Amino acid sequence: MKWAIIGTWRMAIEGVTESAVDLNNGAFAGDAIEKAIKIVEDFPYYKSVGYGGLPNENCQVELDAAYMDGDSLSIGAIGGITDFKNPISIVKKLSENTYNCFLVGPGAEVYAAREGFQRENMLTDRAKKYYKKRKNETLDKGLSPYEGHDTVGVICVDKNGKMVAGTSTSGLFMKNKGRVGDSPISGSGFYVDSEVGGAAATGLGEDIMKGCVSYEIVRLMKEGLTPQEAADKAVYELDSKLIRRRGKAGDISVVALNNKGEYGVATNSEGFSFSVAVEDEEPTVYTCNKMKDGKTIYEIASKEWLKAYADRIKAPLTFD
Ligand code: SD4
Repeated sequence: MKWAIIGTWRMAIEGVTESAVDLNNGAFAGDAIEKAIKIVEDFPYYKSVGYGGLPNENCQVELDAAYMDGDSLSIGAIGGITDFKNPISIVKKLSENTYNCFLVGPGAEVYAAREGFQRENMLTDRAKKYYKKRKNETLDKGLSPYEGHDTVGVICVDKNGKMVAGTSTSGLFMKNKGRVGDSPISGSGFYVDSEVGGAAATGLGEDIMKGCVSYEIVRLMKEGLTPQEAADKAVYELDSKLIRRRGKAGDISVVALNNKGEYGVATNSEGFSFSVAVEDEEPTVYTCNKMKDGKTIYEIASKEWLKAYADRIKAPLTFD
């Protein structure tokens, strides 16, 4: 069967690229997902996932993550864990449990320590600086504290047709202590069924959860829609419904993949990008336009865009 792996945002490309090599050599989808996401978690300049993730209102990095096996439908998830290095590895292990497979806060930390997962202070000096700056801005200028977020969500199908989904995030910057978003919530931040396909979401968790958008995409693919049609339809309908009923919709972006290795994406906001590799397609970053008339258009990220991105994430912080 044809293998494929797709992840939200440009930040997934290094992981997608490494896991693509493994998948080509016959790796199991779960290991490919774990490796791809670990690479994002470990990179200090990605400021919304793992090490270097932006903190909550108390300047504490609280991480959410999930792992789902598309064959057995087993799920492992954690919400609001602090001071552990690789949430994706913890949730992969948790997915082996029949009970107690979604743990939060101190309970998740006790489990991770007992299972021997590596502890680490995930708050970097750079993240602390962002916090200080944003705190001043929100206090002084009344800016919304919730701007700034990106979750890595990855879906994979391996050579045996097995599918797995994984997510990892520090959630919304300046979130309340204890706040959990969509990323560890089955059906909202992720869903996968090897008999059909999978999807993962990024954006404003509070709104993504109102539509269980990942499950909806898989349901639509089961009805016969392509991943692109399913992604566009699910995001368009949720976005329209939220605007009709509440006057506005937060950012909602999704990636989708079916068990034939076909993929699709959709976004109701500007600036979404994604990373994908397929057996017959080189690892590539694409940038998306905000959906228009229910359709999302994307193109290969230009050299200029990629350079501007690399410069931006490592740019020295000019505030203290
Ligand atoms: C959350 N959906 O915690 C996550 C944040 C995110 O792109 O994905 N941002 O609500």
